[in-house]
Order: sequence, then structure tokens, then C-alpha cells
Amino acid sequence: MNFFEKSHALGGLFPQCTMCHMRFRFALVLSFVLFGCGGSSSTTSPQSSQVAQITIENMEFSVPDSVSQTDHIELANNDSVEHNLMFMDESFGVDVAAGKTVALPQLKPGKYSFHCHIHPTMLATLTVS
Ligand SMILES: [Cu+2]
Repeated sequence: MNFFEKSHALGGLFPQCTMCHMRFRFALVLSFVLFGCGGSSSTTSPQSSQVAQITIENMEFSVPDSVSQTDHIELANNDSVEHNLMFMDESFGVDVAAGKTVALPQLKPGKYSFHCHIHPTMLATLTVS
């Protein structure tokens, strides 16, 4: 496709015609604006939240180093016996059956010490930032 054919297809019969050029430029600007709008709407996506998992294996809690208050916190029991996670102040507690995973509520920043009330020697602390 040579220049004349390209101009003909995009703008009009006469590539030298200023009206054709203006129309072509207007179409370019219009499509840029439309694409621009589409792009900006996809960049305003909400903040992403991650999954932070506390695991239980061999009668021990394994806690992630840092958990954000926006994270979805899960408790996964990889043992073959039932466990539990209970805050030391007993404000929250949840049982987790063998091989199961349960969701925990989102937590405000702070340090949360907890234990398994079935096996009181299982102790851990979760830090939420
Ligand atoms: Cu336990």
C-alpha cells in the first residue's frame, strides 16, 4: 500500500485536501480520547488485598512475618487432628478440623498472641501492620 492509497483509505479521495486531513486528524484525536478514557478507568482499580496464611503443622503454628490489615487471613490445619486458634484474651476463637482451612476476620494493626485451646502448649504471635 503506497502513501496515496493509505491516505485515500483513511481520509478521502485527495490526500492534499486540507478538509480530508482535518477529518483524519479529528478521527485520530477522537480515538486517542476514547482509548485514554478506557485506560484511565482500569488504573483506578481498588487496592489489592493478599491472602496471609497461618499454618499448623506438627502441632506448631507457623505465622507470616508481616500481615497487612487489608490482608485476608486464613488458618490452615495440615495436621491429622483438630486444632483451634484462640486469642489469649479469648476475644476471638475458631476451630479448624484436620486438613481444613478457615478464614479469620481482618485485624487492626497490633500484636495478637494466641494459642490452641485444645493443645495449650501451641503458642504464637501474629503481628498486623
Ligand atoms: Cu491444637
